[in-house]
Amino acid sequence: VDRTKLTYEKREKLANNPIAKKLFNIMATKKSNLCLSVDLTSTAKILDLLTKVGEHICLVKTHVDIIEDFSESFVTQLKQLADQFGFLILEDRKFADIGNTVSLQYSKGLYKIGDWADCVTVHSLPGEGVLKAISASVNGVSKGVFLLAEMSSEGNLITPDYIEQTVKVAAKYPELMTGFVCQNKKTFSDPGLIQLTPGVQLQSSGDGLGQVYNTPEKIILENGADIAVVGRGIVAAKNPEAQVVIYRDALWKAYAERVIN
Ligand code: BMP
Repeated sequence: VDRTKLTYEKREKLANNPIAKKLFNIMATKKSNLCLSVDLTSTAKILDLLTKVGEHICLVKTHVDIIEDFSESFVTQLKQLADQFGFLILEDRKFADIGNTVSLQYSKGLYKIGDWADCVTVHSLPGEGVLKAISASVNGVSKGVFLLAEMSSEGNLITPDYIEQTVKVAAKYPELMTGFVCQNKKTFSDPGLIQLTPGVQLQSSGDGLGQVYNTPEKIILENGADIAVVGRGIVAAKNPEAQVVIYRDALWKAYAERVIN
């Protein structure tokens, strides 16, 4: 079967990882397959934006290491907004070290990512120790991983063999795997996993620093994305509240066109 033809409701039942199940459920309930990448450097700006757009997104993606005034109180407020609006939190840390270091980076330091992020991004480059370092639950709370199988940036060094090995290693960790960060429908076939695809914008085709953008229609209908990641298309818009609705509607329409009910 072609996973991209199945509804999010059907795929919720096929997911092993509790975060993937939750995400499929949120997507179907809120009718949103939009992940907002809040790449802002002040906590006030992040919280303010999420208060305005939270109702339209299924997932928020953070880069905590770009925030200049990070605090525990920020995490508390972020989690409150996630509860209030019903979205999950993905910290885009892109872990890429030996297992022991990743385990420390995940649970210690200033950010204590494992305490608050529902899921994190991980590079497969170091080998499967990086996946062993991230536990499927922290203090009884389920966690998930989006493994990077492909990148959106120009000239990235990922090869077809790297992609194939990445998908193979992920299959050994069904409890932990929420999905893949990737660009193509053929990258994986498991309908219980989520394809998260960045590099989405309506206004532009690139950013001068290697980012490559596609339209919502292309990434959902042709490239097989389940959730689209939009950053500057919304965050840097004159009116983010209006833009978020435009992206949400375009992405949902493309999904509705794609599935067989
Ligand atoms: P923007 O839509 O503003 O280009 O932001 C894209 C976001 O997705 C950034 O936070 C970037 O780190 C992330 N990202 C990406 O662009 N390409 C990838 O292949 C993987 C990513 O995580």
